[in-house]
Amino acid sequence: MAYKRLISRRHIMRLGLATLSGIGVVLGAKKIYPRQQISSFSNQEKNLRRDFTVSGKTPLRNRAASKGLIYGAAGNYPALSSDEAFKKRFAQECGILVPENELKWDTLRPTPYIFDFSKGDWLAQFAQRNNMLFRGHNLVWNQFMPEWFKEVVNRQNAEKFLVEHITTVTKHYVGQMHSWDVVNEGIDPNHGNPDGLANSPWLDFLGADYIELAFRVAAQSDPKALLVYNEGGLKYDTPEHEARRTAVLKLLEHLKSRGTPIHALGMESHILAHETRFNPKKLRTFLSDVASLGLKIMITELDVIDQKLPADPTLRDRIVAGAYQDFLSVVLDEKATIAVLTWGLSDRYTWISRFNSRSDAATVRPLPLDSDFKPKLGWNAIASSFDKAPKR
Ligand code: 9MR
Repeated sequence: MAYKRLISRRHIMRLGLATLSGIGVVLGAKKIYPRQQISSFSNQEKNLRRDFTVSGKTPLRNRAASKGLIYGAAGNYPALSSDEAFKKRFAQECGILVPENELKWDTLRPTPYIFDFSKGDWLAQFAQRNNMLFRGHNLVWNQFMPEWFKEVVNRQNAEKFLVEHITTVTKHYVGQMHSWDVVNEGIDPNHGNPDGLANSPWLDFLGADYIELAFRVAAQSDPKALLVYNEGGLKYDTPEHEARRTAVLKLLEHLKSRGTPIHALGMESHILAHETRFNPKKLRTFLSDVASLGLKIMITELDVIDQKLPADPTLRDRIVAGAYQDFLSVVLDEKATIAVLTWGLSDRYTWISRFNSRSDAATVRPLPLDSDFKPKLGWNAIASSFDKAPKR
């Protein structure tokens, strides 16, 4: 069932103008490295000159907190339960923990009838013992479902499964969650569905209203948690990201207009270090549009993918740090942005080594701490972005 179009003409015009200025930025950038070494990113000269100095070693969680912001990271059970040094560094730097995988359907539900909360509970306790907030990821997604799902769930029982899942999981953690990603990655204009909705068993079985239903059920069982719609692919000045921004705004406007209990947009923010089509103005406008709906913004899965950068780690770190700074200066300028979470804390434990490894097999360096838990320039970039951010 498609819902009404609510995006204003003014909004579309603003997006169009921003596109033109974005092209100017990219074309105007100078390349100072030989083309064969660095082929496609535009900001290297600026990055080499940039100053990433920060004063002191105050952890990121405290720097963020002094601006009324929350900083934290995704952590997983295998890493945090087995690595004492990592655990210690995690608790020092992070004011919020989100389980990377432990609360997803495929981990929580080995069979249709069993919920296994053991790993999620361990992480919840770890957060509590270290005075960290805890957040849930995620209740509804179209991917990484358990094997049994396809065999068992159908049009007749889908609503029962959705409602039961959300109710059971949110009640289990009631009072412990800062926020929940209620629906994850529900938009994908490439799939060709009305309103840009992503292919999903939930869309097939329940129609577009599955999203609203999910929020209403979550609010009933955990009325205090911040309820978040989480989405990726919103940052760049590309037709694909533009289509997503438009579709996400439309979805958020629709949900708000129906009085749905939704409180924030989660922007994943997996940055590609080599991508040139970053348009600060356009991103800033999108953030204002989200904020004007009365929603908060959480940066939920920030990291900088260095897969296509040159091999030299010093240069790579500098470019990665520049990408962190460019992005954070825009998103933290918007006062509706309340939190920044990186998707991992140390290069020792990152999904990027599995999903976006380098052709030269060098260790990937996307996160604030290196594999030995030492701060890299990316840490400085995040720290200085918090230091410069306006107070909430
Ligand atoms: O980092 C996560 C990786 O360990 C998992 O194998 C994968 C599938 O569950 O999910 C990764 O996290 C994703 C997150 O849940 C949603 N947004 C994209 C993240 C990176 O792929």
